[in-house]
Amino acid sequence: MTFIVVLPTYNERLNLERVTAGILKHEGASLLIVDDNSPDGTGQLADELVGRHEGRVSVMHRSGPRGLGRSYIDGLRRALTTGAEAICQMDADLSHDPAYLPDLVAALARSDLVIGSRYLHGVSVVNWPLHRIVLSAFANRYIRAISGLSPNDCTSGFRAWRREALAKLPLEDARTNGYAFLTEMLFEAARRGCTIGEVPIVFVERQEGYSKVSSTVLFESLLTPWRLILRGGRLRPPPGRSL
Ligand SMILES: Nc1nc2c(ncn2[C@@H]2O[C@H](COP(=O)(O)OP(=O)(O)O)[C@@H](O)[C@H]2O)c(=O)[nH]1
Ligand SMILES: [Mg+2]
Repeated sequence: MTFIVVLPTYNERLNLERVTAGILKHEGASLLIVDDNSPDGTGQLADELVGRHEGRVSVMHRSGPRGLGRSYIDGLRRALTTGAEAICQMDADLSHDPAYLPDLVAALARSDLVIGSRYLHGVSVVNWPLHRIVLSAFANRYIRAISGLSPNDCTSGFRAWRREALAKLPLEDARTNGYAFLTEMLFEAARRGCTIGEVPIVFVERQEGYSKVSSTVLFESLLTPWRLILRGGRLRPPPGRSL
């Protein structure tokens, strides 16, 4: 299956070459980097990579207000215009190992959308401080309890979509901009009857660069499940699924 990876970047110069090499190792893979005018020169490095890997790497240079959600909207819409059969999304900081991409794409044989999940068999996160693990575990329970979503990892940014499933989502209407955008996409997909699968991944905290999680972004994540059910109603979890 051919697939394109949408990779949002903000100050990822130290990680970009390695993650690009890891992605392009796979046959049928192409890459779309969505850079938010990073002050550290990530955008220029992305241009160099386009030259080095002609036809397989492309870049969108965003200007104006930055944000992960906005970058995903622009990148995923562009990815839909390519001929790729599957569209993947992942972080650029090597927390998401590109070696898992074939597992995610292969699992699309059974589901419309596949999540690379940190919480399928206990907790598979390396080098996170305890407070981040607790926060993430709490966020997932909270999101499931309010929205009715059923995946174990609703906030993972490592995902693969069947092209037709992603094309059903009203990307341009998304209201969230930070990490909450990931929850919003999942909710909109479930509401449209998309089947959601999960494959286990080990998430390793970044070694280079810094995290861009901010308190504004976390606050948006707390409000989002309520906004989603006010707009679309609570989802019905599959029978027997406990929260
Ligand atoms: N284009 C763009 N990418 C972003 C933005 N904020 C974060 N990212 C990227 O999103 C991914 C995850 O961000 P990160 O800061 O590592 O979040 P964390 O893993 O939750 O700590 C990385 O590839 C970042 O470079 C943004 O405002 N714009
Ligand atoms: Mg990260």
